[in-house]
Amino acid sequence: MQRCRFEIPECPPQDVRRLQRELGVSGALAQVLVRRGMSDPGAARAFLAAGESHPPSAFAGIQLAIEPILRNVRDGGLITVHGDYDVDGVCSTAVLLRTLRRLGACADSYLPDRSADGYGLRMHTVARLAARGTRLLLSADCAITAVSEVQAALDLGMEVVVSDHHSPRADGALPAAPVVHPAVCGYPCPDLCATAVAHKLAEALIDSAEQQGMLAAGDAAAARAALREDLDLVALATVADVVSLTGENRSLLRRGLRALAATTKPGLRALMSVARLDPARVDERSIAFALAPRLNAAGRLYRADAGLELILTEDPLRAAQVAQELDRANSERRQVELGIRYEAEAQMAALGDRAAYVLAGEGWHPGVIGIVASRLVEKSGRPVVLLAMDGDRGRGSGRSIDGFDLLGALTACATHLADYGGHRAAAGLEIERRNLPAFAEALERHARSLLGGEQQLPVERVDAILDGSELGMELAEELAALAPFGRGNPTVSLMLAGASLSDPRPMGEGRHVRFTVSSGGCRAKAVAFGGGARLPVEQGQPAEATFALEVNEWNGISEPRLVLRRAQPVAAGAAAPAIAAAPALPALPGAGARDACEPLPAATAGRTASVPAGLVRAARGGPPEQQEHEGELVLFALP
Ligand SMILES: [Mn+2]
Repeated sequence: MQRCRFEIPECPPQDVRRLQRELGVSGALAQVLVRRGMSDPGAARAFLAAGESHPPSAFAGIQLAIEPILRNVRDGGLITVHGDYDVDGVCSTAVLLRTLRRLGACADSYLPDRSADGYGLRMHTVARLAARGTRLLLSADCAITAVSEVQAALDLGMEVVVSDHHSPRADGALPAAPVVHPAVCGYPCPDLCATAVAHKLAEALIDSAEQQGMLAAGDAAAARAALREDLDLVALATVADVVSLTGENRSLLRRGLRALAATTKPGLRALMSVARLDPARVDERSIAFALAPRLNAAGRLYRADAGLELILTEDPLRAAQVAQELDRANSERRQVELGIRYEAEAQMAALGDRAAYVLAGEGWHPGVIGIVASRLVEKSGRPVVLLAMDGDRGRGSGRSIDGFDLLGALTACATHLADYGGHRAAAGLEIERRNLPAFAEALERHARSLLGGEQQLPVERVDAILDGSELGMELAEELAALAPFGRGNPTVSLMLAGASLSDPRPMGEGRHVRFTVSSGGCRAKAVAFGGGARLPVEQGQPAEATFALEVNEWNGISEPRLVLRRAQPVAAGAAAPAIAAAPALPALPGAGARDACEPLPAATAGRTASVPAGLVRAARGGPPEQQEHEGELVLFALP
């Protein structure tokens, strides 16, 4: 149990009033916009409209990629799309394959196997593809760093086009081939996922094919319509790859979610069916918590190409079979994850308080340890490295906290490692068994020197400070205009002024709790997921608390619902958060019956007994910006 630090950015009242006036939004939404850096009405309006879009020609040099692809389409040369085993890799492969086949290309695909091949384009794959007759190798979601592998492909007589979005090599060397890459090619939205890059490339291919007379006007129109349907795949990958949901990604995801709700792909409909999702209600959370984990599960444990087969199949019966296979693999992945987690938590408890944890186990599944490491970081507030030991070596996966550079830490301990790579927040490593104790000690020493013995407090960024009277259906619906939420655009955190919590009632066999929150003379129903049956702050004691306000649909009824994000007793001597930053707000029209709030009866007795600081996280909502890369987003099970 640990406290958090509330961070409340500046929010000049005149900026809030100007947005209210010019955009006709509530003071609460205006506060959120101002605190997120959109004080300018034009910027705020553009963000809410989510209409940013750029043409494929905004990739500098994309014509260099089009030419060899269309030439091979015309000549019947075999084009192999080389993708990746995660959701983005599978979806980008599917977008390119579907378009190439519609253009009449002779095209197939290759997805690397997580354990046999590892990530990316490998030398042995290049040799195998050359031997089996690939004329053009088109990468999707990989190969921007595969400088020597691309050279090998060229030396073997293949042509190569690279489409990717990963960071290029530190030395700046690029493959000697046409590249379609948002950051490398100066595209205005450098954060596109690989599937969005593939979608832009597909659009350019169709346009050029029509201009060159390879597609009749009617066929080109049909190809464009089909490509618009493939925005469902862009939505899946944009969420699964945890790219920033700003700029064009925001509009791609909004349009993609609509395409997903209406998808005619038998595989995606079957997947929604096994996940018990209503297609009409699919949103970014359904992707993060239900669809992406299933699409990834087979690649983690068994075969990488089940997800691709699912997306491409036109046969509803086969779609249902593969969807079941993925669902079973996902359940198994959860069990495997739970087993590793129990063992790792026991080791953690035995080690006591540490600046960083290195935990190792026999037979741990290398495809799953990264997810477990993420969860242990959340639990401990410390960097965690998990090592799956096998024989005299181990493969590891580490996750970090804000403000601790994990890649830098591994570099500092590199003498004990056989191999390592990654970035600040997540990294992979390999180690020889005999070096394990020395590595654990070196990492602990390094982390302690940087982090000190003090626990790092997690930060909760507050978007708006309200009193209870402002909560209601209107506000819940208005805040939905900020969706879709995810990295770069987290769910809205509302702090209630002068809050106190009361009337706890256990839910879900004591895993969750329902309660009443009182603020500003009003009280509202609220729920806290995943923190047990007890309130994090004793009844009636003044609390600092933040909530998400959602529209909850249940039994055909829509209701506003407060979901607790963080709550802790007001620190001794601390002033209550000033609500003065928020100007007087216009009354919400049509509130009343549908309001989350009802008037508070007189006299709520305040008690002041001290209670250990508590931390509760929303069951489905931990701050999405903390969601994990590697396509793995199941921080919490769906209720
Ligand atoms: Mn990717």
